[in-house]
Amino acid sequence: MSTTTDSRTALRICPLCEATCGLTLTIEGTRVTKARGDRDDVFSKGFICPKGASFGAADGDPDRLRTPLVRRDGELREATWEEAFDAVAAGLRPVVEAHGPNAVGVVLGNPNVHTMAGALYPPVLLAGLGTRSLFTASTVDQMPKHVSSGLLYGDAHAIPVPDLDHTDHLLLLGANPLESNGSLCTAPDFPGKLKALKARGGTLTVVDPRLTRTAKLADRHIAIRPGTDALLLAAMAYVLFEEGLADLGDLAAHVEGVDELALTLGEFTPEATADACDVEADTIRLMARELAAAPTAAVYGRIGSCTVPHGTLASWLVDVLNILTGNLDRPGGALFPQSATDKTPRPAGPGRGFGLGRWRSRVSGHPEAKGELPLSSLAEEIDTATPEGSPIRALVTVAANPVLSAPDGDRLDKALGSLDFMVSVDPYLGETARHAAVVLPPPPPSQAPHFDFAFNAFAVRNQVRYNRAAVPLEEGRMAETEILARLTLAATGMHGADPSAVDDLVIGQTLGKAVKEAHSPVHGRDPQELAGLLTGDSGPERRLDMMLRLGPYGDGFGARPDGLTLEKLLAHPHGIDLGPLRPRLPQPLKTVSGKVELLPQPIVDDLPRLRAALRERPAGLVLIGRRHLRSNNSWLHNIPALTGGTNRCTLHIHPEDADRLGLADGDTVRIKGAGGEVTAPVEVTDGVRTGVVSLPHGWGHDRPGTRMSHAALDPGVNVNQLLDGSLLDPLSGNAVLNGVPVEVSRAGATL
Ligand SMILES: Nc1nc2c(c(=O)[nH]1)N[C@H]1C(S)=C(S)[C@@H](COP(=O)(O)OP(=O)(O)OC[C@H]3O[C@@H](n4cnc5c(=O)[nH]c(N)nc54)[C@H](O)[C@@H]3O)O[C@H]1N2
Ligand SMILES: Nc1nc2c(c(=O)[nH]1)N[C@H]1C(S)=C(S)[C@@H](COP(=O)(O)OP(=O)(O)OC[C@H]3O[C@@H](n4cnc5c(=O)[nH]c(N)nc54)[C@H](O)[C@@H]3O)O[C@H]1N2
Ligand code: SF4
Ligand SMILES: [Mo]
Repeated sequence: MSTTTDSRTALRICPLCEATCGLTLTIEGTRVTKARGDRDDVFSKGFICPKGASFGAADGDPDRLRTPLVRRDGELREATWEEAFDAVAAGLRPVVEAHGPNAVGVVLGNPNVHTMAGALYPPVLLAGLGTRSLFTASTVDQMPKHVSSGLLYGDAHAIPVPDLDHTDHLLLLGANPLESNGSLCTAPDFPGKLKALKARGGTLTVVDPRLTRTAKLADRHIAIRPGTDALLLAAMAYVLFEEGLADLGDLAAHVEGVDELALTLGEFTPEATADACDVEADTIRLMARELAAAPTAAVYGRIGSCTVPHGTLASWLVDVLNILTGNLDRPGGALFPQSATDKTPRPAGPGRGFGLGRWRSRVSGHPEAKGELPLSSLAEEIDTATPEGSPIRALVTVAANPVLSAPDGDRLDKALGSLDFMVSVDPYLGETARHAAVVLPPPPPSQAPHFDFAFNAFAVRNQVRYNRAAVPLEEGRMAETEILARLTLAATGMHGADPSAVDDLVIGQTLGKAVKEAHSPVHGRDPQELAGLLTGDSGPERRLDMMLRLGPYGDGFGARPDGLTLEKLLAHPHGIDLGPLRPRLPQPLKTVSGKVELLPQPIVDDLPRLRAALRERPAGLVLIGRRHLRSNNSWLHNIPALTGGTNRCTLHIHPEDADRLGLADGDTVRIKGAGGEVTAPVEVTDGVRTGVVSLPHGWGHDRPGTRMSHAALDPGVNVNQLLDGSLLDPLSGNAVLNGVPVEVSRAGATL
């Protein structure tokens, strides 16, 4: 931090997307007046995008709530923190006591992976509540990848990341990092890294029904029919076997099931899949050969390959191709990062494997995945009675806006209105939080410390960075860590206890376990003595210190004196580089066999559905989504600097389809899906392939009772209203958000 007379600077990692760029903030008083890329940041090296440059505007948005709100006489009114937590305890405990813990639902939204509080406290809340009614943004996003990793590697969090800086060939499916800046692949300046790949002679293939900015960079763009990536990838795997191109190299020793896989893929010839994917058989063969021939290559799939009917199979096949070409776990391929707060690596060997469907949802019997039920089933779990148990009667939402982000917002909206009690931790009174009886607003990001517990584990380079709050907490504000600690206490019958009790509990449990583990650097030591060694100015900082010291680079509480501690990290404000991704197998494997299990039974059981898809063709138009560079899901439409321009809620349609329907640019169209109908202006563009229309998500800011004044001026429509929540990837419970049948017709005159 540096200071001049009237302004100073402070470092802050940007929380607005997964790239985690280091920013240098200019601060005047308590206001962030400017954000630049931090050139000395060990990871992002000065990169910044328009969203990061608007950090100050987002941080200082006057519509952010400043005090808790408590509903009295039907109206949300400003209240003290004490009144708010009293109301939470009084609202939640009777529901638990009368109807059991499953009657309390918990919804965790996307920004939880961008805050320290979201990483550190929800697990304690869930363990304390003991509820199985957990719903998160993962089931409208990446759950298929967790499930495929769970099945392949025995660990749902062991997700290989493409080695962007070193690969010779990148096959990218259903991702548009030039606008999203990347996902499950934390890489500041993703665009620059793709350009560097090309500059060093590498090749980029992009599979996307739209001609995205990323696709425009590609050597080859495959405008696939939505929802058919699993077929394309299966056919590529088929070609690798058929043409003798499968070569696992050193990986072979760690993989079982290769021969069985070869036998299973028999029907997925390029000729049989070409029509369904709308990709020529020769092209599929060429793609397989290119992948095999590249000195190193990485296959990477994201939203467009996950949020589809065969999301788990597509996610699995992405890794299958990396494995069959020997590219898993080798530089230039796809590797497992090793984050500084990963658990102490245990010695390689068999593990417990990954359980799927250990329980089922009450109404539709959806299997749990990773302890979660599908977000698509939240409304029915509230509004539908069954003999099996109580519906959800009380809800805790943290950083979640499922009314816009999940299928059928209107039904969920109604269901939320029928709850006995709801508490939302959210800085805005948005479409979901407006139903809460209590709203607990966290401070703006400048007033919060930052550590990327989630994204360091998906980063293209191992590194670690930590920022203390750039601006001190304003009077009347409460840190989000404290809000969640107090919420946990109020929800679990310990209302009023000191919030540090939550951190002490976690520290005691973690250290108590570590000293019993033979592979731990603190094996045999006294947990209380270790707890006494922790530094940090708060409970969350002490927990961070503990995790760093027990982690793979840690000082092991003195066992490795040069190792990482919070103190050492604080002495490196621009971060510490921990080197490129390195091969790690077999250590990360936790399968029962101790090997990569290439053809797990749940996958075998799901393959007949994919075989049936060989014969499926959509009868009419199908809908897909898109992201805009200056947006972030449902909550940045309130920032004037980030709206307008291309960031608009319009329906993209190909000129041929527009002609057929008699549509011109700017016409208003009615779009009809299984869950409802919306109207939007059309943009006629060859940026989307024929047979496909595209509408972005996160819009629909016209509900009463919200306080997002700028967003309400140009509300857009909720694309997810076109869905009825019944379309899921069965293995993961992930919502199908792309490739959904819709009808489009002219609604009115040209605007
Ligand atoms: N059709 C369609 N739907 C989609 C998608 C799609 O591609 N197409 N994408 C899906 C994906 S990938 C995701 S991740 C989900 C996201 O959906 P959600 O998880 O619902 O996330 P957001 O829409 O980002 O809303 C986040 C909420 O958190 C609040 N918030 C912001 N910052 C903070 C903070 O620091 N603390 C707290 N406590 N709250 C905060 C915001 O005000 C907002 O209310 O949407 C999904 N929905
Ligand atoms: N600017 C901005 N950045 C963001 C976000 C944001 O809302 N705005 N959201 C953040 C979040 S929560 C996430 S999860 C990430 C997501 O990061 P990405 O996965 O890169 O997200 P998208 O830009 O939605 O890219 C998905 C692409 O899949 C294509 N697609 C649709 N259906 C199919 C299909 O069936 N097959 C194939 N191959 N492609 C298909 C779409 O046309 C689209 O271009 O972005 C993060 N970053
Ligand atoms: S790329 Fe993402 S992390 Fe980097 S400045 Fe932009 S929004 Fe922030
Ligand atoms: Mo996401």
